[in-house]
Amino acid sequence: MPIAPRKFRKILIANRGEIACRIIWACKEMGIRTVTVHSEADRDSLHVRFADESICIGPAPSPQSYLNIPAVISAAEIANVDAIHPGYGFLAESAQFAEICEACNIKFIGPRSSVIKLMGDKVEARRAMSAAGVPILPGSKEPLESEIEALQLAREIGFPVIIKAAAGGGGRGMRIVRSEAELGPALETASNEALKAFKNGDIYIERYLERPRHIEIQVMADEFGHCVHLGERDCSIQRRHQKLLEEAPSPVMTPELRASMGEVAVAACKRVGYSNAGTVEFLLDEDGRFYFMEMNTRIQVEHPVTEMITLADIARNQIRVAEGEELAYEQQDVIFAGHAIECRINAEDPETFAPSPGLITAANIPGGIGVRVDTAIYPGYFVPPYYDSLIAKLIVHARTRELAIARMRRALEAMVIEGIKTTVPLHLKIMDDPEFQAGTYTTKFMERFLARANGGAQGRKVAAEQQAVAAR
Ligand code: MV4
Repeated sequence: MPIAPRKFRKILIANRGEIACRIIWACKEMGIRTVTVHSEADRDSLHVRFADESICIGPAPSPQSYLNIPAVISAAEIANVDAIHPGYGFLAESAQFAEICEACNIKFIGPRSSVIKLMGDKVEARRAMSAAGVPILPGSKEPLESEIEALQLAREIGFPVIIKAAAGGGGRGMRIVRSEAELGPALETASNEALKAFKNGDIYIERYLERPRHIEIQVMADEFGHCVHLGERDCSIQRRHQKLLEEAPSPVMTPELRASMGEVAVAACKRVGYSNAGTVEFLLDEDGRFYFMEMNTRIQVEHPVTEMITLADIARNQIRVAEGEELAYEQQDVIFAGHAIECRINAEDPETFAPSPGLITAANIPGGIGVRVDTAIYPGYFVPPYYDSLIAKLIVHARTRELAIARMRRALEAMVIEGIKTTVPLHLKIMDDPEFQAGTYTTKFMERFLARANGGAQGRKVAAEQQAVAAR
């Protein structure tokens, strides 16, 4: 049978590290040529080595290279690519970058720039989601205008409340407010922080949930209005709003709750004209009620756990729908099989979380049944100090959660990275943690876990405080 020619002959990958490699592998499997861009610090990186072409776009600091829009667009023009895959981070959620790609007739592999812009404004996103029938927490309908208004809203909502940055996301510039007296100063600092971090001081307020789980729905949409969900990921295990470990399915999920969260996420995506891969983040409370938090308009770090349990190839799907193909499957075709866990391996001290860049003198990458490693490291690779500390993702898949935990433990033991410190030992401890094993954890897990692990007077003090809070 003749194979229909691909619409994309050549794609530029505007990223580095493991995700750039993940996208290269997808392109190779599709017969698409790859162009990568790299900084001066990344000449010896695998995303350079495995691409068909690579173009140096600037010095090591990312504002001058991976975030430098004119440099990336120039590389795309010189290499004459059909499309740009932004990966995650860097320019992935820059509506401006997507808009420039659109203007230059280079396909941006993601949703339309107007949709990126909508979801980038968390107040607008809340309004759009609510209008589409997605439950949201009680709170602002507009950015806050005054302290009086904030106080009025907080009284209606009831304390505790949380102040968030409209341009924020990922937890930056948030303030929890537990009483009227704290409100004024919190508004001030939150707005100043937001202005500094995002050049936009707009803030909003919503009811604060004390012990939610972070559950996100993976969606995939084509440019013909078809949209399916690929189930959830539980990302409650975070430290300072950085995810450490993700799993699918969530240990607390039921088929009914999955269907209802999935249906709501899909309806919302259809309503806003969403296309390509996306993630709708929810907070799930103790009573099983869920509320929209934000939408990520990119492929995510943790996409492999979804790929493992559904057999979907999210990177490939992204490229297909960006080519203007229809989604190759419907909701009823999506399968869920077994359990997957991902541990993020960071070049960090496992106790202090201080970055640990440097030369990898030796490495053993685990393998065997049910084990996947997404990484761009190799023995002799120098981990540069300029970028995110994620150096590998260790993903396991097994029939049950219990078997997946056992598989993760044995794979972690085989993951040997010498010369730098990594979070491998931390993950081994998490695998042995009774609260993790029970699957009953919330977004407060890491605080409690670190307090238990630290032991000693400080650890007992924190643990006792947590117990007191939990008992309320
Ligand atoms: C919340 C919340 C409780 N209530 N919003 C943190 C990341 C950012 N996307 C929003 N975050 C939260 N928003 C309300 N109304 C609790 C968090 C939160 C959190 C969420 C997910 C995973 C870990 C977390 C750790 C602390 C706080």
